[in-house]
Amino acid sequence: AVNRIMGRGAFIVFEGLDRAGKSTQVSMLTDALRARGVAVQKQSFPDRSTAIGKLIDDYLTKKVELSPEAAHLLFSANRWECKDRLIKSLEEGTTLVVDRYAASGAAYAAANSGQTLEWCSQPDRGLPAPDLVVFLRVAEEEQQKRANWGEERFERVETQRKIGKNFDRLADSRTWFGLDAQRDKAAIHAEILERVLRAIQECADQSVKALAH
Ligand code: Z5A
Ligand code: MG
Repeated sequence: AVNRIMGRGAFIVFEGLDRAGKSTQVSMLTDALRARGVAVQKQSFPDRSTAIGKLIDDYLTKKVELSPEAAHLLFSANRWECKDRLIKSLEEGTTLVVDRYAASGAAYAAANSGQTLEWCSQPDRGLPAPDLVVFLRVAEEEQQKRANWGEERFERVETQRKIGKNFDRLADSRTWFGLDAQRDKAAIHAEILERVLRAIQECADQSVKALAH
């Protein structure tokens, strides 16, 4: 593939509130990159396939109760257990398209526990840092119109408002690319694809960074 000759893969993360269209856009982007000959892998967090991930799934579907802090540390542990594999893929030249990551961790935990955003960001420090965070913006009226709204744990308007504010505080202008996600799926996809192709070029000769600050 083209990027194998050129260098490492890019670490692309999708963030946004519930039903923003992250999983839809992650699939569309992965398919489009693959069609262009880019080596690419899709990854979701939480990764519900591991032992920790199964516990997280039981928590989200309200089968088990956990303190918000304990749940948060499990979400973070679920990323740490994937760390070596993510870095290996990037270094081998594979671009990763990731559905939620550390910003979701901090934004949801800070809204759901009494802890500060700073406290909630700490457990993920040292994990590989995204090269680009695609942030999908949706208004609450639009969120609620979309499928299966209200079934999981954090799907209440008040909570989503707090989470939205936390995302705004976490967004850094260098790596975050925010866009209006209330348009036609194909139009959103086209805008994302263009930005991601640029990110792949830009990070090809850089080393993988770690989450810090
Ligand atoms: N969580 C956490 O607390 N801490 C952490 O560290 C992490 C996560 C990583 C599960 O996440 C929960 O875990 C989540 C955060 C918390 N909180 N809750 N509740 P998840 O990612 O597994 O959640 P999900 O249910 O798979 O995804 P989602 O965020 O709710 O949806 P989405 O992926 O953003 O949207 P979608 O599935 O692509 O689309 C939703 C619907 O809208 C679907 O019917 C689409 O066909 C439709 N759609 C998509 N795009 C459009 C456009 N453009 N127009 C119209 N309709 C559209
Ligand atoms: Mg999703």
